[in-house]
Amino acid sequence: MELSKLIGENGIKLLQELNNPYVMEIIEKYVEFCKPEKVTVLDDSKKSLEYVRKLALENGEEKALKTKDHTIHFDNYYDQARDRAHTWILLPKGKTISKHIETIDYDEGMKEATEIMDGIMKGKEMLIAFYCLGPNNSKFSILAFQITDSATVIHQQNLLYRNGYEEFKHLNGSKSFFHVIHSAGELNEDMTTKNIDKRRVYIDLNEERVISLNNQYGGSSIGLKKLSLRLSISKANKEDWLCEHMFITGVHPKGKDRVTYFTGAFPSWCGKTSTAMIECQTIVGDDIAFLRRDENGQCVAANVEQGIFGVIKDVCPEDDLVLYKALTAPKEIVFNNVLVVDGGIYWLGMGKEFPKKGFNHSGEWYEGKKDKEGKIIDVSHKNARFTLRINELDNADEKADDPKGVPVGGIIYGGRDSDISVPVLQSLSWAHGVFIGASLESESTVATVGDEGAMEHNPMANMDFLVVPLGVYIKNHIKFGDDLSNPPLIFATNYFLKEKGKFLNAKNDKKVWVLWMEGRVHNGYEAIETPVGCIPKYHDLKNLFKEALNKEYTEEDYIKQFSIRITKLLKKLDRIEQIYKGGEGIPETFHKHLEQQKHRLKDAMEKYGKDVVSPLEF
Ligand code: SPV
Ligand code: MN
Repeated sequence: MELSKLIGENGIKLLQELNNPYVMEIIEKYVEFCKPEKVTVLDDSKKSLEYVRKLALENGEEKALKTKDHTIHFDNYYDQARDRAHTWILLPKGKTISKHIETIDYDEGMKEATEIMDGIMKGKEMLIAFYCLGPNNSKFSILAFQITDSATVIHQQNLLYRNGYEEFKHLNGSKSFFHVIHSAGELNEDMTTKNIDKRRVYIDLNEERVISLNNQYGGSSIGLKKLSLRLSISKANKEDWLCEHMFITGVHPKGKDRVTYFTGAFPSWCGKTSTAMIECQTIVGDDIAFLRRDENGQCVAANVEQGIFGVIKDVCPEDDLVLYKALTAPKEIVFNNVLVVDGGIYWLGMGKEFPKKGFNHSGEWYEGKKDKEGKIIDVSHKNARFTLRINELDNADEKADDPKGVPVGGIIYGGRDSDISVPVLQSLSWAHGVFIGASLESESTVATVGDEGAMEHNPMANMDFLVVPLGVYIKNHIKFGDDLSNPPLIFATNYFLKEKGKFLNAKNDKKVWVLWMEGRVHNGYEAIETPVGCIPKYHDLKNLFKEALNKEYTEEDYIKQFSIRITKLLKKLDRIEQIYKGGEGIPETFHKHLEQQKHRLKDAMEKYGKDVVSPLEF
């Protein structure tokens, strides 16, 4: 059916006022493919925001909870995370990007996408919403619009992103915008996606478009998030800036009248959100950052988003008071895949006793319930999430929406291992820091499948989203820093050192590491140079532990945590060398840093005549 018959007068008017033939063309095309019953165009008005909130409740994608403005949404039991295996970059026949990046022949992929899309929105309402990645009207801004048949996707997207309808008008008819087409597909009675076997994500870098079908999980359906991230990474690498899978926070050391901004990249389960939420900090963003050079050659960062789509597991009053309070107070929040009992909610690790039955991502739930594979179903999914606006948090940073971004003092790469890396170190230079980021590893925490301890390599925690060869990505990183007048310091953290199965650090120790890093940015502390980077001095940590946590930090603790474990570090380098050998344009500088680090470690082994060297010996 023709667009004009489905869209209503107001919708036509909103589209016409954009004065953009490309937007019009795209919408007409997908209306023809998807065959919705109705088309609704949304602008930046309160009315549009309210319309979508209400629609998600009316159509059953969300249900109201007991606390005011809290709602719950469920994804299909088998649709609880991004589907790496069915996500492809569309490329002309015979072309590839890298052995690490899944691609599909353009014609073949589009043929399949078109078949799946045919009539996929029958009987449904198509929503069209406009956004701005990065702060509005800034040099960071990238405009994007999404077509979807899911009201909860737009509702959550409205919490997570700045609206951009008005800004689209300023494009003056140009084609410089991203667009995402999404459909949850046919739904089950409980409003979850039915045809999970036809779940697909196709990424088209040329047209700056993503098509995402038969899914609801936020990481796959919220187009501005990880789908647009691929498009932004492609753009950044062409235009000489960085698009990173990083949080941005302001560190406020007590008694000092200053704030120092840090960005941080951590693979899943390496402490990203808890690092962003430490209580001496204010939050700018928790997931994706654009980094640029400003007119003075300074590195500035802006949050691509304005909200948080956060993991709720383990958010409890002891460890994350700010977040726990935010999640239990009345404000607009969409909870995904937690347990609901009488309008109240429960999640793993919240520090409360659980009811024996309720409703969760598996439907009616009772203690001991098993899935088709015979696996016990937990109270809530391990990847259950909440969606809220950052400005609803007590620790929102005052510059969170600043069009100039925030100046970056330091960058943190957070890995996870139980017996290799020290809790915190500073790189020897920008390029050495890039080498550290590109060597990021996280130890698997999946105990059940018997592979605990397996290391997953995840450069800059951005591997899932890379759409350019690793060599190009790393080269751009090095160049970006080289062109800065005063590059941020680069640090690495590891919160997960263990001895005899017990963690060597408490969860809140990361506050001390962060304060030390902040001090380093202002030349506040001396450091000890080791073969792998600069580490803190005992006395500085002892004082910081006392001041920040009122804890005694013994020299014995320090030696255990900050010893340089040479053989284990050399083994890590071997793993990294294996991954990076064999071309893909990995820059010489990277190989040079790898070789130098190896030599420094071997020299230390010889000099000190041992495998594990105490920090006091350097
Ligand atoms: C992540 O996995 O890094 C997330 C959640 O932030 S998702 O949106 O699924 O990517
Ligand atoms: Mn993420």
